[in-house]
Amino acid sequence: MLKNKIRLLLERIESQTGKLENTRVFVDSAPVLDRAWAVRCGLGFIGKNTTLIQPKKGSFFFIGHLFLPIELEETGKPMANRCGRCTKCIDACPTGALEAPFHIDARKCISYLTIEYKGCLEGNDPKTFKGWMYGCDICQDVCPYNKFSLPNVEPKFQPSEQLLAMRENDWKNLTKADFDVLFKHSAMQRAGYEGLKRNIDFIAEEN
Ligand code: B12
Repeated sequence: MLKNKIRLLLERIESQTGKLENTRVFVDSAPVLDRAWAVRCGLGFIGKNTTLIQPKKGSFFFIGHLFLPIELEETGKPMANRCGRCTKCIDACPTGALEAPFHIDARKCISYLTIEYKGCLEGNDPKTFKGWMYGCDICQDVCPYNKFSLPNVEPKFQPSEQLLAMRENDWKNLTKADFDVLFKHSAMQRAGYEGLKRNIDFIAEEN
């Protein structure tokens, strides 16, 4: 979806330059140092929670890239960190994954454990997952810069009515067929039905 938006930008550029060879579009889909390049482009600074923060917009966005075979004028300057003495993200991380400012141990991060990790979650304390069954935004939710972030208005990103109608019991009884309908074109496919079911069963152990 986001890639399509970047492709539109490419079309606009090509309307000026003519067709360009060797262009590439990425959104979290290639081994590119997303945050480092974004800082270098002046888009924001890396916060103590390790996300890229735009001072007036917060951190709830994805970073996309458009590689072009043409040299562009630099438009922004790298921004120095603006977290000051704030440690809200570190204090709030329920699994202690943010071990120090700018330092995350992904193995303890709920986002990693619920999306990327394929093994068994036993050995973690379900209470520390705070009900998160796919990904985690706690270190962003508590960030003062996210007071400025606005909900997105992109129609394609809005949750479906079926998703909004889901209640705790529906999640506990989720079937593969439900999963396929709810997340047909979603990034949730990354965890897959088995992964999501594992997470739901795991956090249910808390009760
Ligand atoms: C692995 C990964 C994770 C791991 C580890 C996260 C981490 N903080 O390291 C896990 C699974 C835990 C994770 C979780 C999340 N992730 Co993630 N993740 C990635 C991914 C795929 C790779 C990051 C990485 O390891 N890069 C390799 C290392 C070596 O690079 P690095 O961390 O930037 O650090 C090096 C560079 O900065 C370099 N460097 C320093 N200065 C310079 C200057 C230059 C010029 C260069 C070239 C390099 C350089 O030195 C550093 C040390 O080696 C990126 C996408 C991407 N391609 O970047 C998304 C990404 C970081 N994730 C993202 C998101 C949204 C999340 C979650 C919020 C998802 C969620 N809701 O659950 C959480 C947030 C958790 C958190 N606090 O970070 C977004 C962040 C958006 C933002 N505003 O910052 C990204 C950028 C994806 C995207 N394209 O939008 N993620």
